[in-house]
Formats: sequence, structure tokens, C-alpha cells
Amino acid sequence: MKHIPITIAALFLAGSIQADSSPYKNKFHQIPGKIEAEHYDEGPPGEAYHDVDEKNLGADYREVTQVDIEKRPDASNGHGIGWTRKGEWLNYTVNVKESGTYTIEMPVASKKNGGLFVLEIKGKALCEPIHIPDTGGWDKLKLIKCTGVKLVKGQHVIRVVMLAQGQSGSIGDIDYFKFVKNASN
Ligand SMILES: [Ca+2]
Ligand SMILES: [Ca+2]
Repeated sequence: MKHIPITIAALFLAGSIQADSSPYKNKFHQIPGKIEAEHYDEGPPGEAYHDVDEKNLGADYREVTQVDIEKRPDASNGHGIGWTRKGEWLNYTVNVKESGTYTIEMPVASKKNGGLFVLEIKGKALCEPIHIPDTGGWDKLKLIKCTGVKLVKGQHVIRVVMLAQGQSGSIGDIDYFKFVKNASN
């Protein structure tokens, strides 16, 4: 196991974050900022993520994972997540640097109408369920937004939960989640 920075080790001891769902490469995602969908937490299935099939159906990007990671040249960091199914979830351990209201920007893709997902902290939704529209094909990313997201300064685990599949048979492909703080607060 790689060296864990003392601050993260101290947080484990304090019990303020789940020990079995730890930040990708031991680095908290910073908010405001961009979280690559493929950089979900490290940890075993059921702790860091839940995926309905054991196999990674996509690219060999992370060592051992059941999550389906898609290699795609049009995506930020060259990868996103795909083959999303109802009931699946992904954790992202974050550090919110400034309390306030945020907009989340997400490039998504779907051939035919996609499904619904939501972002939560401790089971509380950050905004209404987000719908992935027909973007014109799996290879066509379109930026969608969710607005009015209130976040409090500090460390949190944001969970992305797949709620319902659409006409496409999937929820949709997601490239990243970019948290932009509103200028007015
Ligand atoms: Ca899978
Ligand atoms: Ca990405």
C-alpha cells in the first residue's frame, strides 16, 4: 500500500470518513473543481462502489474494479464511466473549500433516451434526479447541469446513485462532474 498522508490517516482514526472508501490515489477531490467520473474512491465493492456485474466491461484503466470504465478520446482524461445500471453507485471523497451554492456541469452521452441518476451526501440528494437525454449517440458528449447545489465547507463523501434506466437500456455515459461556485455567494 502506498504512503497515506498524515492528514488522511488522522481522519481515518477520527472516524470522520469511511475507512474502506478512500480517495482515489489518496488525494481528496477539491471543490470548486472537476472530478473525473473514473476517479471514484478506492476500496472494495460495497464500500467504495456498487456495480451489478463483477466484470469491468470497459477499459483496463484501474487495476482491479467491477466498475465499467470507458476509454474515449472525446472525454476529459480520455476516460469516463459507461454501462451504467439501476442500483449502481460510486463514492467520491471530496474536500469542499468554500461553503456556498454550486452548479454541477457534466458531459454525458446516450444513444436514445437515457435514465436518471442523483448525487447524494449521507443519503440526502444534492439536487433533483438528473436525466440524461438522447445526445445523438454514445460517441456524442453533451454538457448537462444541475443547479442550486448547496455545499458546506469540509470533507464529504459524494455518492452518485444510478436510479432508473432509460429507453437506451442504460442510465448513460458520464465523463466528469465539475463543481462551479455561483458568483453571488
Ligand atoms: Ca461491471
Ligand atoms: Ca473523464
